[in-house]
Amino acid sequence: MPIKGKFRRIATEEAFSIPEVAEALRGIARGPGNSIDLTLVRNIYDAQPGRDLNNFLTGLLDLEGRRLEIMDELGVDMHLLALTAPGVQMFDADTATDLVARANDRLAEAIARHPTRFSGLASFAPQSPRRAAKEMERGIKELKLNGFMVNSHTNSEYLDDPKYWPILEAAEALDRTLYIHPRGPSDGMATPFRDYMIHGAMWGYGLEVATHAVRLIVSGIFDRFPKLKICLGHMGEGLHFMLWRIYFMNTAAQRGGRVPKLQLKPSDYFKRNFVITTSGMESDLALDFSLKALGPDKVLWAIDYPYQPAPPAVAWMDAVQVSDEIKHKLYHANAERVFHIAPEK
Ligand code: 1DF
Ligand code: MN
Repeated sequence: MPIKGKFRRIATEEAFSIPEVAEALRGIARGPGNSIDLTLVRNIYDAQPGRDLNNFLTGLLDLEGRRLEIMDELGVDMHLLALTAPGVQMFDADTATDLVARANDRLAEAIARHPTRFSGLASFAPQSPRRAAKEMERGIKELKLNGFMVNSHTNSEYLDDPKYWPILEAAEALDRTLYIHPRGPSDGMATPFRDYMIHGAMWGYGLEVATHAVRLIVSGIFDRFPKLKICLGHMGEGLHFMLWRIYFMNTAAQRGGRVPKLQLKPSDYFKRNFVITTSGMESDLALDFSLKALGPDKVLWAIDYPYQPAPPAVAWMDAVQVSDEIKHKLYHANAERVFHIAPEK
């Protein structure tokens, strides 16, 4: 049991894996290709001595050992777990569909053993959108999971593509939030990210996801699916900082008749359809901007375990200068509402 903090602490972007997925990713790692994701996949899943420097795989596969101890030590009440990036999105459709069901089952079992410590997001295999929608339904209705996770593009395609609409339809109909988590920039945008180690969490991940979200907004997805709810990590991947400019330029493009006409402003969709988390972005200034731009109900605390160290994530949120009312929202109340997590008794 965690030491009881002043605030219940629910961390909302916490990664795990299962041996079968790790094994399949090892197969991908040993295969051909040079996509950005392969860099990470080779480092984590086919680690040569000295390559898995951060021992990520150990942390990902361990749900009930060291993870819970660290949570206890820091007073972290709950991890909202999700199958780690790239999920099953680098496999063929059949392998992905099969493995994702196993990962969701395993997640539900861990939650059943630790219902106050874990909640979880259902993954799905976008490679087969109709089966994905079925798995999403199973994830919510049978496994009682709390929302959905997708790792941005699939084979360099984005969810605004009509072939993926069954997934968005399912998320909307099931009334659960879809977390768009990073993976490496898709092949068409990868080249300039290959130098200076900017391909991953430092820069490439955020631009990949922000681009995905911009596509959803300007394609008119939120007019077609007005109740679709999206969650972005890493302080919204900075997207809300750019909404003024996106609006100005998109409006000009709309006037020219070359892009879909939107019913609302991009910022209105962002405020209506999006929430963000603080994963890996422990910046007072960025949090202050986010609270002002979006309001206190739209920001959720996260760690990004095991990729980010947990102690500073807790220490930072503990020290953030906001009212207790807002800190309750950041630390747990927004997560409870957005991800349908039962409030503490
Ligand atoms: C990293 C970062 C890896 C994040 C992740 O999953 C991830 C990393 C593979 O630093 O290698 O989820 N992140 O969300 O920032
Ligand atoms: Mn992450």
